[in-house]
Amino acid sequence: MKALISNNKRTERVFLIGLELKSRSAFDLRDSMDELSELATSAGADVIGDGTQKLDTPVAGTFIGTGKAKEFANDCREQDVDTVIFDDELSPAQSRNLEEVFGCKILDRTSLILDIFAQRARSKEGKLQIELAQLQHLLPRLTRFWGHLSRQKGGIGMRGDGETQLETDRRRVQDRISKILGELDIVRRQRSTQRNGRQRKLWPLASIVGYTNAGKSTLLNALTGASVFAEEKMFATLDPTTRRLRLPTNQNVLLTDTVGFIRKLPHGLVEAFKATLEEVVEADLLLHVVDMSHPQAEEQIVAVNAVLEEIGAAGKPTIMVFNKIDRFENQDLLNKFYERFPHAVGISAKTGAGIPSLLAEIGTQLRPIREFVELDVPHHHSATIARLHEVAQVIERNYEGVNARFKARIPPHFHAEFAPFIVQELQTV
Ligand SMILES: Nc1nc2c(ncn2[C@@H]2O[C@H](COP(=O)(O)OP(=O)(O)OP(=O)(O)O)[C@@H](O)[C@H]2O)c(=O)[nH]1
Ligand SMILES: [Mg+2]
Repeated sequence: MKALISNNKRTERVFLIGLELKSRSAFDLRDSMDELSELATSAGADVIGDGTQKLDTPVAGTFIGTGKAKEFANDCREQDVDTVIFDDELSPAQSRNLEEVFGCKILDRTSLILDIFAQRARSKEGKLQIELAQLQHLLPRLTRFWGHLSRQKGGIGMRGDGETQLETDRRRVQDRISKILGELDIVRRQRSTQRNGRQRKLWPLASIVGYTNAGKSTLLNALTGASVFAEEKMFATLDPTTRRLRLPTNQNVLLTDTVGFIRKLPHGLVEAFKATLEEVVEADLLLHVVDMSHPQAEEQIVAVNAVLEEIGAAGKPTIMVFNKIDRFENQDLLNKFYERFPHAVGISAKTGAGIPSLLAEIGTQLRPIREFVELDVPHHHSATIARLHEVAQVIERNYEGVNARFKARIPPHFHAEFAPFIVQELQTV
């Protein structure tokens, strides 16, 4: 499916609408609206203005009050607005009713995020996943307005009109969904074969997670010399990239950079990206990157933790990485954060400040998952000795006796292979 917003020839003019509910303070609403504006800009749109309304609960039919809706609709017509974007997810009926009042395209936060993902997806799997999430979101919202749109764009071709057309539209969307599911299955099987390759078994896996724009890709680049695309836009990264990182202790780690998280991340999207996020679920260690220079750093930590919970990756060993300290001057506040997260490391992925401390912390965190043992290997078992140096971290070696002696940290899944030579378990320090 094509991106919803970027298709137009001129820059799409959008108007944003949010509700200040009883359960939500004006301050929360302002943050959320600012973020919505950032999202719209990231999608390539031109934000013309925004409006909010204070209500106890959303109005069933039109989300905001009908009077207010008409008032906004007039403003929008005057300002030649193409699209109105609501800060919360609209029900299919609400979208339809609002379309009638405004006479233009209505999107909600979810479809906006989906649109950005659609523009950014590069890999086959990424593209399929996002199309699936978009279609699943669109299906119940498919109106004549949409049918009309897709025909204009030469999308889903239509015969007839009215309800018949809509039915055909729906059936086609459903057919496409089934087809994508089949294709995704094939792509995923291929990927899991690659992932279970040699390296994955050999080395522990650390995943970089964090709010969108926190600096995850910049960190991967800084640590591994990779050249992953990093930029000011939200959701610059969609497809996971994995690189090997060799720690100063000579230990190898596989480091994965992946898609950023956001508040109110559409549930369908999390579902669709679950396979991509498997790296996070399987990781031995998480690096949770936080943009300390962002006024909502705290809320972003909470949002990231909520997504980790949702994908089943909560409770993993985690290093909090306080990034962008080059832009952050409030040392008192930083110290407060350190108090709450004792193993946190402050860094600047941009200038490289703090990177050595981060590497040391990664080494420390990964150490307990390897057993520290003493081995006694006859000299003629040269293959075993070579293998030990390949997969373990050898701390001490002594070739002088009848047998060669080693002190080494061994990943748990190699225990069986070296068990015949292990003479004692050593205390991990
Ligand atoms: N000042 C400063 N800017 C940084 C730092 N780290 C990253 N940035 C900037 O922050 C922006 C986002 O960085 P990315 O690395 O793309 O962030 P990300 O977390 O990968 O973002 P998504 O992939 O979009 O979720 C870029 O403009 C970076 O140059 C830092 O330590 N200091
Ligand atoms: Mg990125």
